[in-house]
Amino acid sequence: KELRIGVIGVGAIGTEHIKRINHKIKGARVVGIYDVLEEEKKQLADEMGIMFYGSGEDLISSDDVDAILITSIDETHADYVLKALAQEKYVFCEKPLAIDSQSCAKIVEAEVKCGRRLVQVGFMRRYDKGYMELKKLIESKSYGEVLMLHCAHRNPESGLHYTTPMSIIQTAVHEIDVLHWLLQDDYVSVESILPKKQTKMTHTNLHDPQILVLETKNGVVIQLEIFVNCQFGYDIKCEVVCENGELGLVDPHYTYVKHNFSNQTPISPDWQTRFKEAYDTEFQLWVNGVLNHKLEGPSSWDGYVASVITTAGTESTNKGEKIKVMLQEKPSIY
Ligand code: ISE
Repeated sequence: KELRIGVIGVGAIGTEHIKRINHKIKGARVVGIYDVLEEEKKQLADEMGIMFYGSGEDLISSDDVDAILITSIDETHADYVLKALAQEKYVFCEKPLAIDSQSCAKIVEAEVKCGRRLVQVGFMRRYDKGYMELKKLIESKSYGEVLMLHCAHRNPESGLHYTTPMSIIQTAVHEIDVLHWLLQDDYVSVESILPKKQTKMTHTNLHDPQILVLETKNGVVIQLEIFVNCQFGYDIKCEVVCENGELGLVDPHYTYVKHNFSNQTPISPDWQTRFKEAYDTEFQLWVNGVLNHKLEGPSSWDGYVASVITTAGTESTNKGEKIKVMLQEKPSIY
């Protein structure tokens, strides 16, 4: 049986995922969409020969839709996920699951009431070959214990809509999720640092760059730079310093150019390119999981854990001090 997917929010990532599902992923197809830009996206639905629903709620409750993909703006995620859970439907929600930890806790509670996992969160980095290999290298213990991490999340540019808290809630959230999975360790504190020196490429509502310092239960310290107007490319760094070695990610590319006494290697231009394969793997495994009624990808609980840190990180930005974090007890369905 083919999984019939309804998509809420057809912006940049929604459009990418629709193409991905319809052209690459086996066992699923997009049957309907909803977007606030009704006129424009209705036309798109017509061109694709699929339904345009009058609202996200109509799409969620439609008998023609088996599973929901939420790629609308971050502020709307939690509400749609709760509505999908109320119908006991499978739902894939792009990160972040919600913009604050309270909303994520509500989702966890609603899913626990359903008695089984129905939600997957779009933390696709867990499917990136680089991060998967790093995890194996760490777990081999061949380089001793992990001592500290130096990471960077850089975007070439961000628009005027992008504001200071988004660097944590929308951007650093990827590292916040993938790094505790990588280390199999929990966070105990987070501190947000806003360097006085900022890039001229920013605007009044965005402090850029920013730094987050995270501490884990095992005592590992992670320094994470978030720089969303770095100009030169989409640059993801993850350096794991161990007792007897350093492990790190390389930007995936297949060629270099030696010319005029220089050696040039390309840098990924954007997240779509950098994590293309990870997104493909993520979606295929999600579809398989839904069809087999066994979800194994990042859960609401993972969304909740990340949101506890992003919420505390934002509090740290506002208060200018380090914030200790505590998680609620993990329910047995996770
Ligand atoms: C965006 O939403 C993403 O998910 C990208 O991976 C990230 O690099 C970017 O900063 C976010 O805005």
